Amino acid sequence: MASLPNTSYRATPEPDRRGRKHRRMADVLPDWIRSDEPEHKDKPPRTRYRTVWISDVHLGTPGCNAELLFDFLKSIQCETLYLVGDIVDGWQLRKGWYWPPRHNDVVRCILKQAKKGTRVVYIPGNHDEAFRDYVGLDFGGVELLPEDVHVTADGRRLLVLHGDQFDSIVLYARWLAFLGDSAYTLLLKSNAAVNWVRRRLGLPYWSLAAHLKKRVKNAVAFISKFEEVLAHAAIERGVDGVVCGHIHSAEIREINGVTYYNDGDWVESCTALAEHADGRIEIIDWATHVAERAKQAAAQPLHLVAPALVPAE
Ligand SMILES: [Mn+2]
Repeated sequence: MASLPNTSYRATPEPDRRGRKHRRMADVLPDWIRSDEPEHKDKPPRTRYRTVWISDVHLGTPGCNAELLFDFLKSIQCETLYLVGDIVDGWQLRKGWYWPPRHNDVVRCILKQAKKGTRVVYIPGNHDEAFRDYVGLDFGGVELLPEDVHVTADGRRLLVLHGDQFDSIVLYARWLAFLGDSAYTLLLKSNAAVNWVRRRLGLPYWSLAAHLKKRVKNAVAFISKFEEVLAHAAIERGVDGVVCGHIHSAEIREINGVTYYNDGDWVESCTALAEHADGRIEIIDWATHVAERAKQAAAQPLHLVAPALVPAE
């Protein structure tokens, strides 16, 4: 048997009672998977949801807003977490390796939630289609499925899938046709640059890409066509609605008697879908949430400090 490469993370196997040396799974895994992710210093209470859907994270690309996503994941607790495709961007990683520590934090945070009892379902998309070869398997508490039917607390059945399967049906060709893949990458880079400047000016995150997309006629036409096609798929399957991602455009919309849900993305809009205990589903716009939180925090210290300044009676 070929010996494994001598890497620093592999502990020396301990001999067992019969003197054989076993290599446990935990010894082979890299350290960052085993150690817990860094904790916030002042942990705010987590918001509980029944279900959370995120997609189009594009880990492995500079466009991924891992910082905001990590902040979001740390703030929630849910029974089921759906990863609705394009979580890791295999296409970009093949072109050039890009994996800063924050991307590990995101992965670790998800694995930790799985370990703590959250049902984590990973439905691969087109950018992480390599995972599609492994559907049906379980990776350390993460189920890989081609699609799923989620039943909400109020008894509605929702088809959950990434959505790229319908690209060819949508008449406006692939959704990036209006820009092209390289132009889109350039746009995301400009987006990062714009937000670098905005951060230094103390301004909240703002998506240039999302802003432009809403103003490009073809993109708008594509999005509404995509939404109709997905709603039609839900009708054909006899379910009450569909939850998807892929087009980086969060939405909740009634179409021909079914509900179309899109959880958006974490390269442009930084959005997720969340189901409350009563089955109500809403879009969470995390960039806006963080901006509001910062505003409140700026207003609060006076409040907190004041009582201490008042002499005790
Ligand atoms: Mn996609």
